[in-house]
Amino acid sequence: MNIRTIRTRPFADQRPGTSGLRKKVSVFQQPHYLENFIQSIFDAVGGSHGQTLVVGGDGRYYNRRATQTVIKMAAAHGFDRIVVGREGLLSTPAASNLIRMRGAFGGLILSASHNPGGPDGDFGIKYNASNGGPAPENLTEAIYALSQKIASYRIIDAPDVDIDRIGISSLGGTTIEIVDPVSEYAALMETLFDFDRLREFLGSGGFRMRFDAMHAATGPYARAILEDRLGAPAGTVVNGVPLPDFGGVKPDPNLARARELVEIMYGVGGPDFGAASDGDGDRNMILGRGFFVTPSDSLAVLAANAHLAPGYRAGLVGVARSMPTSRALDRVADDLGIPCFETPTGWKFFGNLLDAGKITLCGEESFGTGSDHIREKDGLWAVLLWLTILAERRQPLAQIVQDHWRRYGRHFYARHDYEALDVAAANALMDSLGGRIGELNGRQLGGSMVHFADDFSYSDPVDHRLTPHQGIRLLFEDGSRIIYRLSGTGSSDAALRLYLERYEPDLQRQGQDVQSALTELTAIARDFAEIPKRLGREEPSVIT
Ligand code: VG1
Ligand code: CO
Repeated sequence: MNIRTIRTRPFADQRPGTSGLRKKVSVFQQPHYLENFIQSIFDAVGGSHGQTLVVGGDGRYYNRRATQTVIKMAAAHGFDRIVVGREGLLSTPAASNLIRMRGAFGGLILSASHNPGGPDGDFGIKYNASNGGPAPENLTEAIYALSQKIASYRIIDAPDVDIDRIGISSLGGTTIEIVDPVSEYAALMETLFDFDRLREFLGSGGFRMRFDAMHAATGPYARAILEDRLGAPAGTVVNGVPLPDFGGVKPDPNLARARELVEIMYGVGGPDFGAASDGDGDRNMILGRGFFVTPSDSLAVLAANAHLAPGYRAGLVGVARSMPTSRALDRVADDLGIPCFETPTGWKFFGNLLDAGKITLCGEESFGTGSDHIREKDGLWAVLLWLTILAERRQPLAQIVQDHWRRYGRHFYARHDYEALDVAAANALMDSLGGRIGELNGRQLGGSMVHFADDFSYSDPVDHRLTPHQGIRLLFEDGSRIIYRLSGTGSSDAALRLYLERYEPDLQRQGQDVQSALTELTAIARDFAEIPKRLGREEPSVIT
C-alpha cells in the first residue's frame, strides 16, 4: 500500500480548548487542516506501531469524511488495528469504554458535542488516551506546539473503507474492525445496574418516562437499552435517529434548548421522568413531572443514593466536582465521610483522580455526571442511575430532591451565559476582574461581605501539576459564590459564563423560585464585572 508524505504548513488556530479542537465545518474543510491536527496528535503521542486505535464520532456533518481521513492516516502510522463504530458512530462514553475494553493505545473522537451541527455548524476532534479519558493539558499543549511547526503529514493512498457493515478487513498492514457501536457499552451498563429490576419497574405500568436523544448520538444507545433490553414502550425514546444537523436544533440538553421535552414534562398528564442528552451522549438533563433538577443537585442526589445500584453497593471512595459546580456535593461527601475534590472545568481534570482510585463519582454543573466505570461523563449512565433510585425509593422524583434539600439544605444555582461576544471585550472584562479581586477580601459588595476572592488555580493531587487561571471566584461570608470564566468550547467568538450560587438551609425558604432567590447576587455580579457597559448586554443569552 502506498504511503504518501504530503507537504503542509501550520494553521495558527489549532490550540485545543476545554474538550478538543472545535471549529466551524468550513475551517475543517480547508485543505490539510484536519490532517495537520491528526498528524500533530500522532507525533505528540508517538509509538503508534503495533497498537490499537478507536475511532468514532457523534454523527454530525463531516463525521464520515473525517473518519476516512483518520483511518488512512492511522494506517500510514503503523497501527496494528483500528476499531471503528459502524457508520463512524460512537458516543463519547462508548468510545471511552471501547478504548479501555480493547486495551487500545487511544482513540480519536469526532465530536463538537453540544455545538450546532450541519454544513454551517461546528465540527470537532479530540484525542483520548489509553485510560479512555481526554488528553490531559500537557498533552494537548504538546499537540498544539507540534501543529505550529508541522511541515508534512503521512496518509495511505487507498479507496475509502466500507464503514457501514460490521466486520473485519485490512488496509495495508492494518486490520480495520467495524463494530456495533452499542453492544459493548450496553454490556458495561448491565454490570453496573440491575436490569431485571429496572425491567420490572419500567414494565409495571405505574411509571412512564420519555428520553429525548435530540437527533444525536445517544439515540441508538437509548433505544437498545431502554426499549429493547429494559422493555420501556416503543416511543419512549424520541428524536432517536442521529442526523448530520441534529434536525437543525443545537443538541444541548437544557431548559432553553430541549423545549419539546420540557413542554411535555410540564404539561398536563406528563410522564413521571424525562431525560435528554447532547450531541455526543455524555451530557444529561433530568426532569420529573413539572420539575427540573439542576445538574449540581443531580450530582449530589446521585452521590447520596448511588449505593442503591449494584455497581456502587460498596459505597464511594471519594467524589469530585468542577469548581463552578455547586457545593451541594460537598455536603453529601461530608456526611459520608469521604473526600470531595474541586477541579477546573473539563472532564480531563478528573482523569488522574479516577485512575488513582481517589474518587468513584464526579460531575459538572454543565449537565455532566459520571463515575469510574469509564473516563468520560456519561448521559445514559446518569439516566440509569436515576431510574434505579426511582425504582428503589418508589417516590416521585420531585420528592426525592426536596427530601435531599431538607436534609442537606438547598443550593440555589444558575449559570448565565453571555454568548457571541467580541473576543477582545470578553478578554478585557476578565483582565479587569483579575486586576481588581486583590482588593476585595473583607470588603462589602452590594451589602454582602466578601470572604475571599481569587483566580482559581488547580494543583493536581496526583501529579502535582499546576493549572492557573481557571476562573475568577468570589466567595461571600454567607457561603454564596459568584464565578466568572470564559468558555473554552466555542468555535469562533467568545462566551462569558457567570455562575451564581446561594445556600439556603431554612426549609421554609427552599421553595422559592431560583431566579428570585438569586436576584441580589445577580445584581452584584453584573455590577462588579460591569457587564452591561463592557459587553453591551442587559440580559444573558441563556440561563441554565
Ligand atoms: C463546557 C462546559 C464544561 C464541559 C465542556 C465540554 O465547557 O462548561 O463543563 O466540560 O463544555 O462538554 P466551556 O469551556 O465552554 O465552559 V461537552 O459535552 O461539550 O464535551
Ligand atoms: Co458532550
